[in-house]
Amino acid sequence: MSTRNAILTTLAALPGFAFLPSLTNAAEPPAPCGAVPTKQQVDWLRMEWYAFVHFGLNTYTNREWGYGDENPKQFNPKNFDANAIVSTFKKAGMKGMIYTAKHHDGFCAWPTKSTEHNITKAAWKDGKGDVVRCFADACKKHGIKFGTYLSPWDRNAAEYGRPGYLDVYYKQITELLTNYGPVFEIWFDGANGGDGFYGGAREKRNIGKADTYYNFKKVVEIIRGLQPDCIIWGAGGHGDVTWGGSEKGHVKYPCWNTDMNKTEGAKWMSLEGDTPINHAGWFWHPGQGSRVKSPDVLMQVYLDSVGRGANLILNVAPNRDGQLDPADVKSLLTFGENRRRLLATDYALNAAAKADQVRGNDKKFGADKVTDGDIESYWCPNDGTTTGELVMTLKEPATFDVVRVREQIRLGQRVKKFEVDVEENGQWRTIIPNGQSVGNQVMWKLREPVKAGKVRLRITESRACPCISEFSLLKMPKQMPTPTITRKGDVLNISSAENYKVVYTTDGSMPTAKSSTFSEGAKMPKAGTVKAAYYDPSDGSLGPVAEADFGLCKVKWSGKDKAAFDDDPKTHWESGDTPTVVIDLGETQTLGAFSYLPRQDGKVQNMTDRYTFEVSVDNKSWKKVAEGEFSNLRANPIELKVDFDAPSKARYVRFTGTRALEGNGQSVAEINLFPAETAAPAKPATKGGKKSRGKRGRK
Ligand code: FUL
Repeated sequence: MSTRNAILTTLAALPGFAFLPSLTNAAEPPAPCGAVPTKQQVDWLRMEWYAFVHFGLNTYTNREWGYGDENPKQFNPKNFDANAIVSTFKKAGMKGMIYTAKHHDGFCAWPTKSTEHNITKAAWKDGKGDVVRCFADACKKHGIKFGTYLSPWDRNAAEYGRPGYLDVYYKQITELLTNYGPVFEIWFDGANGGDGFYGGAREKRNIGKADTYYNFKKVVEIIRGLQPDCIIWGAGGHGDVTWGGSEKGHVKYPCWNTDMNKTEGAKWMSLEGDTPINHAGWFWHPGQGSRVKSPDVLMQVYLDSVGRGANLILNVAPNRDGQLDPADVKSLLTFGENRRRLLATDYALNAAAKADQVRGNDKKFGADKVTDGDIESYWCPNDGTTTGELVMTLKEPATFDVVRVREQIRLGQRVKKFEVDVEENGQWRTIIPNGQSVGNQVMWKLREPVKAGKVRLRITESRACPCISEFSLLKMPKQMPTPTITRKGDVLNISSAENYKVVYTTDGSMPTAKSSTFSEGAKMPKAGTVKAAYYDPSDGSLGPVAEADFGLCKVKWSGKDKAAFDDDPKTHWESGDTPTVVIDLGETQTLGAFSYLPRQDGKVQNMTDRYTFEVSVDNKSWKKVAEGEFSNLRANPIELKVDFDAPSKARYVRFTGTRALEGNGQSVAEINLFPAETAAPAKPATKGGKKSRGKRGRK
């Protein structure tokens, strides 16, 4: 008997040690491999998804980034009910929410002592309200976690860019982490510097290296001192979680939480995919009901974030009344229900499992640990073995289309490659030939459902002996897809899908099984809303409704810069010497709004982010009807709609790019115009601000 086993035998004889496993084969757990997550990071990963709530002055000004000179009085959500919002999140299955206590415009939605630019100056509750308190209390009441977002960039603060701002900023962190109970995550956005109000200076401030200016090391120390369990997003890499890499919510696959080539000195860094539920942006915007992402799209986002080992933060923004948009809620709850159904039945649960090798032949590391439904127990082979085969025999053959594998991440992220096979007529057929990272979990959606009674997981490469905690077989619930609606000229196109009919309306009403069936060549010659859904004649079910809010039809439009109004988002106009696009509408119209779609080819060179918009009836005298900034395009290059102050008659329109994110040119993928009667009533989009460029680093 080894010395270790001799000690164990002695211990086992003592009272209280009866739990020790069969001593003949008591194997030690493997040593951790590379970086391991903290307990807080593991707990956080178990949450999977939660809400982001962008709600502040931008909600009232129809902007994505405020300049910093907005009047706080405007904030007046008369029917704000944090409990209603939080209970919707809870109902969807979300495990928490993060509120933008301060966005880049500097308005603090709690009665802070750090700046005057705060909620005490709002019309809401005569300045006696506190949005942070309302959300924190509602989260507590409904049993989900509360987190907060505090923008480091502050376009209102006079001292921003100088050492004086840091006191303000640290004070804000301290208030938020002292006065509102436990905060599960704090978010430090990476957008920095650039122009702003800055106490009236209206200039550009350059902060140099964000990490140095904000002293994120110190920020982390402050937070850890106040709330050691709080997960820190960003903070120049000193925190616990980093950006997923796009504002589409996806993270890249393979997804590594650590430098896989380092076994020493590496740090575990979790990933979070972030995205708004509505194409209109992070804040609520008038008329956004037609732009909500459909439940099947949200499921894909979930698979591409949570299903790759990251977490998902999904933004759902309250409107000016302080309530969630009904279209957002509908999609959120439908997706939430689909997710619940996806996870409800694991066809591999309690399946018999056999492995080619078990660590020290100890049952504690046996193959059945991957089907026992316990995320902490795990199968593991001996040290030095970096491959492995596990065969699961299901109680009865099952049909599934999602395979989920999880590692025991407390011992590090190890698996580099894996494959999955099913047994069909006594032969193995590979259904996942190219699995790579696993980590907290990988959810692999198969193209087609598979029916099998025996399934095999093969780990073909691992950094050290693999430690697999769970292997599950799931079935995606029936999710009817959502059609895509486009228009070219006056010809409408609604995408088709096998086995379904397309029903649609053009009068704003919801389509039903009895609505018109779409057939090719249908026309939509006016501005207005088209709503469409797939209809399944086999069971009479109707899928989610897609909406498209079309502007004026462009068939009569002319001008030399066609690519800016050719109804093709893939093409774009790029300026030569003149930064303007002039369009002749062919007839005089009364306009209420325009929209701008930035170039969609993934480049930011010459991407216009400041503009003026003018109208004319004779192509000689021009009237400026809007000017301002298109914010956040680098991270989220979406179509942005700008409502005019008053209806404007125009036969000609002129769009001028006055600043670009990079480069000296300008560009436009598409301009749309909306008649006054269909434009949503809204405040003017943006005004003021000097010509200078905001700089936005990687988050
Ligand atoms: C970005 C910000 O600039 C957006 O406004 C939004 O807050 C998003 C979550 O992060 O970087």
